[in-house]
Amino acid sequence: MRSAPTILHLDMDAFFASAEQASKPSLRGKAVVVGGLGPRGVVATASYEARVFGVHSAMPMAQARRLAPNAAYLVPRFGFYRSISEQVMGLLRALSPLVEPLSLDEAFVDLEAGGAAWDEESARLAAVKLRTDIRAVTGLTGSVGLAASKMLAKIASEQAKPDGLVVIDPGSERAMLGPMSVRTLPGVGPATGDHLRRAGITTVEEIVEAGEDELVRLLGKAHGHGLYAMALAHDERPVVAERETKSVSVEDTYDVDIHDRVRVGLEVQRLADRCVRRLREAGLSGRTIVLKVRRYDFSTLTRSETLRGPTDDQAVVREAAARLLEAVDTTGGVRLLGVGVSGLADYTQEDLFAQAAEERAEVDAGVVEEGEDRSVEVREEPAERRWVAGHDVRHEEFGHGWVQGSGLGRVTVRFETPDSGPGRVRTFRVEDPALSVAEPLPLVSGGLAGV
Ligand code: DCP
Ligand code: MG
Repeated sequence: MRSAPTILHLDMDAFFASAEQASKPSLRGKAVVVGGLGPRGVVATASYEARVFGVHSAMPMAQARRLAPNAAYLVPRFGFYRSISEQVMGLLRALSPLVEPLSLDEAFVDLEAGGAAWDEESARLAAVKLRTDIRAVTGLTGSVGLAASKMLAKIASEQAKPDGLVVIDPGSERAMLGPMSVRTLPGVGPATGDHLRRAGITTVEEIVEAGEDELVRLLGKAHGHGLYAMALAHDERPVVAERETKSVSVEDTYDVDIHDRVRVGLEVQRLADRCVRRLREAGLSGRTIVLKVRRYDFSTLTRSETLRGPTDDQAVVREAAARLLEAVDTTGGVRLLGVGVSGLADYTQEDLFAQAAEERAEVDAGVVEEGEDRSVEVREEPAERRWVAGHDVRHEEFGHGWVQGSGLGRVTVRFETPDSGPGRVRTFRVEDPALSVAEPLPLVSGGLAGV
């Protein structure tokens, strides 16, 4: 495991609800619940003000209404959240080529891969700047965890909520994890949690005390080994970019696992040479050398090293790849090796980034669908009811607003914009020709245009 807290986990605070509060000044500081409003709708998220009443994600909407009858109830606007998410992910990608989004509002970043940080102080500075930039560009707050592994970075960002930064000092992990619930560990859901509890294991330190053999006996080989390692704070999972659009890489899968260390070294050199050839053919050079190793048991590691400047020099890439290999345990054999160069630089850079942005848009669209699946039932509004609670409208005379509610042939609109004060409410007939559906406005003036 690395020795500095350079893996960053970002999680935006009450994401959908905060976006709605930023968009609607009259809701700031108020209980806001976003979710499906149909009979089987569930809560997507609730503002921190609404959580005080016990409202939380995945709760049936009817229950939320009983707990917080005076909250504002809004239907999610995924396109709007996606545009904010793209801004946030853009800021993360400026920090490192290794950004692993987990959902619209959550991602891991390997700060070392981008050269953005190499020790605790530089990591802390990068995180503070990131939080400031997110606020400036989106108007929203996000919480950040920094640690030497993904598991701990995620635990740290949870502790940092809301609107905070928590750094877990390497060395302090085990003491911190010990008293925590086993459910804190990745891969421990309700079923595994119950199973462990029946065996008398409820905390992380009880896993350690039980020992690896007992864990394997309880949970089977793969899960038992994995969980025992996590309990000892050993988490080597790499940050994996969802697509290496900003890198040139080559890899080979071997029919028979390679055991001979010398042979592994030669293969890595060969891959480095091939990678450099590709790089040159594309007229590119890059700053970050990435080595990928899949071992006999399918565990996959990526290691990276960032140089001071971009290179397309065969000897430099070979050397860096060989150095990265030194730190990888290959006993047991390897089934796949790869060498890549990222952090690309050149006159073609802009084109590449434009292309990368397009591809990202597709990927993000995929992420949204997942988010939708997670819980929210999006109703098709009947034609005469296109006034969806929370969605934006425009009135010829009164300007931009949002639907506060509708029924009995009437629609109530509050006229306000992200940079106005709280606005006034007016009621119209649902068929009023002066009223039309509108696109969301940027939360920060000029914000949607320029990341
Ligand atoms: N979401 C959803 N259904 C769920 C959980 C979440 O639709 N069951 C959506 C709404 C959230 C967003 O995903 O705003 C991000 O999920 P988080 O779990 O990060 O929750 P929040 O960002 O809302 O709150 P927190 O401050 O706890 O991160
Ligand atoms: Mg969140």
